[in-house]
Amino acid sequence: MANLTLVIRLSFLDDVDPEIASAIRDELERQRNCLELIAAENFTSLAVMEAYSNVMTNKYAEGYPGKRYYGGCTFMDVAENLARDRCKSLFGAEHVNVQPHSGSQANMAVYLALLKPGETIMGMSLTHGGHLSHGSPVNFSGKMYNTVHYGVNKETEMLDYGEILDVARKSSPKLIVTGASAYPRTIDFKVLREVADEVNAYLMADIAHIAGLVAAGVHPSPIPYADVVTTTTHKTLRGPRGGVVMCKENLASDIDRAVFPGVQGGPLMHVIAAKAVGFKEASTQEFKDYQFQVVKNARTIADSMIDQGFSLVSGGTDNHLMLVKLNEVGFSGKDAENALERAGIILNKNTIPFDTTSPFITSGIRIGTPAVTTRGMKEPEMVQIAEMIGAILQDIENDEVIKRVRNEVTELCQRYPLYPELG
Ligand code: DSN
Repeated sequence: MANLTLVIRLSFLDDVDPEIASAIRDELERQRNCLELIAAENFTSLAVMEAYSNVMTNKYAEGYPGKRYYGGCTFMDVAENLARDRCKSLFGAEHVNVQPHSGSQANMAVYLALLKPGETIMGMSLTHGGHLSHGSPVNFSGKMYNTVHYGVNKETEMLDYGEILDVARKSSPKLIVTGASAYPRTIDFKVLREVADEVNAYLMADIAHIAGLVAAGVHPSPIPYADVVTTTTHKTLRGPRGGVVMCKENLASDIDRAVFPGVQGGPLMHVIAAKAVGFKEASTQEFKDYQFQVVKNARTIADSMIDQGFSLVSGGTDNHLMLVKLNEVGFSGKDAENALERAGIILNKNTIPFDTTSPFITSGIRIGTPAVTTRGMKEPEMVQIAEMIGAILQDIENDEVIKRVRNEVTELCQRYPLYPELG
């Protein structure tokens, strides 16, 4: 049935827009034949994709279930209620808003709900692993609000909660944002709650990267401690692309009003339907087992990189990602990303703490295991992947090595086929 659906859908596209049909087929082949190690990416189920791509995209449903600004929303309410209820139960949240189109829009809505323009947000510095929307000067968050940043400790390259408390005491933020896009260690949300209480600030946890780990109990949950929790739904959580806000009941109406009509108009109902499917899948034992394997796989790659003589930020990983430091090897993260891509290994250059290069160059690469784990790969394949990465990084201009690794990558991808149901 899944096969038929895709063939029919592309057969319409083949008639109407063969260029896009061809790009989709090429992208499927690329995903199948490359090793996807971008820590923020994953492969959704075909059920999620079906829910994402159908008549739900035709419908306007501004408002919330039972209180819409358009007629004909009966089945929109069914989908949105399922998404909200499943997300609430998955994370144990008091209130959930599933309408944000993305993680950034979820964060924007929280700031709109809790702060006035010019008030102070304290977030993790982008170059230490934070996110653009946590107060970067180039982002709306840094332009509309006063922002102060904390980073990692120079020695340990981990969060130093004493330093965070110092920054909080000096800056008296209205909101402390915790969460990261490139931090390989466990975050202590309980201590951050204590910091927030001491300076009388709200605490927001952006768990976009670790949401799947949190849902599975592989990383501690911020839900008991944070006033608001935001996430994307497509990273470790393995749903469709999108965002979510979870909060305590006392903030529910402020958050809902901030999402709509505050920062968004009509919700993307096909995405919300797909989020509901993703949350259902994430409540299974199979998903929990998957998340445990994601973490085991990351530790295996980290150990192997260290055995091969590479340095990792903070010396290792507790979660789904790690950062390899390249500041002593004589080439940049950009060079490494390009050489690895030629071998079919896809990851991203990433700044490392105290990096002196630009985000376009960088002194590090970020490696993540969510997508290769979805393909079914386990520890032996992680050792193989780490050794392939190591072989290229030890000699990044050697075309023979790149060619040999490209063949090995193709063979490994064939052993763990992606979307075999699609033919
Ligand atoms: N772009 C995402 C990442 O790569 O981590 C964060 O939004």
